[in-house]
Amino acid sequence: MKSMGEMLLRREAFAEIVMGNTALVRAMVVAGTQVVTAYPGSPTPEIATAILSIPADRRPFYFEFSTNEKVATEVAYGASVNGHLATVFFKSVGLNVAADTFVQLSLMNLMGGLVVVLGDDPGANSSQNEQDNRHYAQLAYTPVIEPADPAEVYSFYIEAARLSRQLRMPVILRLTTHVCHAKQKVRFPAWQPPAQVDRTPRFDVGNGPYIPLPFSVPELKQRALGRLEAVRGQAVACGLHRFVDHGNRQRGVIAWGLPFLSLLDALGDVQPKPDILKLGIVYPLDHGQIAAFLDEHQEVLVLEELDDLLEKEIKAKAYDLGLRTKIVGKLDAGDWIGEYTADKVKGILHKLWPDLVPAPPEIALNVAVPDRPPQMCPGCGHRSAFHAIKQALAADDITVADIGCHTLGYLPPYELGQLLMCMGASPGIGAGMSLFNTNRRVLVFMGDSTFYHAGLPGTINALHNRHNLTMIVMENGTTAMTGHQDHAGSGRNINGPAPKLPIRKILEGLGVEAIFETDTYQQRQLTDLVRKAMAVEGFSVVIARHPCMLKFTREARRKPGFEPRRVDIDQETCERIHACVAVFGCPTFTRLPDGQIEINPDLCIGDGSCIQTCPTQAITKPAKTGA
Ligand SMILES: Cc1ncc(C[n+]2csc(CCOP(=O)(O)OP(=O)(O)O)c2C)c(N)n1
Repeated sequence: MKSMGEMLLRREAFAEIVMGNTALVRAMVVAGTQVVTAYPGSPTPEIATAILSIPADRRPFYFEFSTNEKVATEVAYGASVNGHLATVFFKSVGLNVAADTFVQLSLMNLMGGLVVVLGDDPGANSSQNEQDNRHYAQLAYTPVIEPADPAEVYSFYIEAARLSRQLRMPVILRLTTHVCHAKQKVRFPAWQPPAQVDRTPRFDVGNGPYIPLPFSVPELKQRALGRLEAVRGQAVACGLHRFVDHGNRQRGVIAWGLPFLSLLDALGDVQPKPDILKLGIVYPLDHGQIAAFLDEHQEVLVLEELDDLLEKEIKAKAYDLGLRTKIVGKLDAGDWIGEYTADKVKGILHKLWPDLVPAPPEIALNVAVPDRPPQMCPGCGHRSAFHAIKQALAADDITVADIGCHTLGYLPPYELGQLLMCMGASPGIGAGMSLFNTNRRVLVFMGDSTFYHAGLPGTINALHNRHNLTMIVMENGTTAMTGHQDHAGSGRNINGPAPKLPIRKILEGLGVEAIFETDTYQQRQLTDLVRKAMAVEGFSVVIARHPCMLKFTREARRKPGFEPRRVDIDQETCERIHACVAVFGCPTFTRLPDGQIEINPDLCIGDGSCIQTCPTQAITKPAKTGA
């Protein structure tokens, strides 16, 4: 089998089983995309994995991870007005960060085109909410194209790029977790790379205005609205909508995205099957086709995941046209939360049409499945940090978590982090908590990637407004939680070596006077420094540093001569105090029924950070396992 990189550049037609995220990259190549920017976040990181599988010197487009989603959108915008087809991708909540720029895009002439790929997350599989980003599309007069499977991810991106270039407007390709991660055999057509790639910079101020001064806004908005109408007008010709004719003029369903696939699954061999109008462009809606579908059926279900945007619009249109079709949906099914999986859709169909779809069988899981709570990896520097920091805190100190692997510090046994919001929010929230707070000290956590992403403004605010709080920067040298992407402190970017912007230097440059710093494996020293920092009147920072051990160990394993190590327990010395399990909480340790502690050799990486946590020194030095 050829490598993924070679597959993505193949010239002849081929069929391959690929993820939605991989199919997207083939589409970027074929559509002639020239600039791709991103900030990592589930469900999109495998897009970057696929891009990086193409060797840098053969990659047909420029790619970068930008500092955050707003910057990524701005880089893509700049490239687009310069004439290059650009794409930006990020996760659902990334659009909140990008929003200030994103909402302006439709006012501009995007000469090269710009596709905004959104990884929405119904079900909040890996997000702090399950926001429906179609609301933003309406707010920003931006069309939304929504594929259901990897084959459609490929063809819909190509259509999104075409529309965007033709109309010089942003187009959203809205993916959801299932669509990103689903695998399917996709038939990819042949691709002929252009004999000469045209990278001529074409910025011309005459294509503007690119300065949305108040007096020009109405005109620019008018143009944006006109472009939306142009998309509406092309909706049928684009060929992205499909009519699945079951010859049933009694009942019909309007569906798209994952709910469409779930519908096919849920219907199984139900007869008579409802007709289905499968949409591809979900904003703006093609009213003509929808009105005809409504008119042809006595009852139509709008099968809509998350919010009822289309249902409302379709009902309003039916009212305007005086159609008598009964339209059912969210208000009848009452299902507003989570992914529309096949089981869920079966339940909805049964609730609305019990004569057609039988009640889904109750699934009684009698199998005892062990709990798998999320946890930090063996050897994680964050664990040592939490263990040490906890010793320095009083019971009523307030601790504010931030987003990243270190969020897991809120779990037992550490229980550090009583509030959490979104990336970079901790110093701001901590500042608010510290106001009028004379007897409870405030400590906030922040990851290093987050510091660059959205942490700086809150940090500057804490300093500028003299807030009384301590910030712990959990510096592990990478964006760990989303798969080890580099950041501005890594000394590397996706394309090679890059200037390193040390957090300490930035803090010093800002004028933070109380900065303390240590490796988190120096647990006693870290406890000491946190005590000192919290005694400071005003804003203080402790940089708690240790490389991400998952990344470190993976890299070490690839080196020749690598020998695995693990710690051992001297059962004679062990007094069954169990601090290693109950206080330090490394998953490597198991307490056996007789009180002995066992080490799981598959988990232990022999880092030895646990040794100092044992009151009787029963944990012995890492030994080479010879395994
Ligand atoms: C606005 C936004 N963008 C992206 C994400 C996805 N995300 C969750 S954790 C995280 C990485 C945090 O990295 P860092 O701050 O270095 O902490 P670490 O995981 O390394 O401990 C990212 C990018 C998110 N939750 N919100």
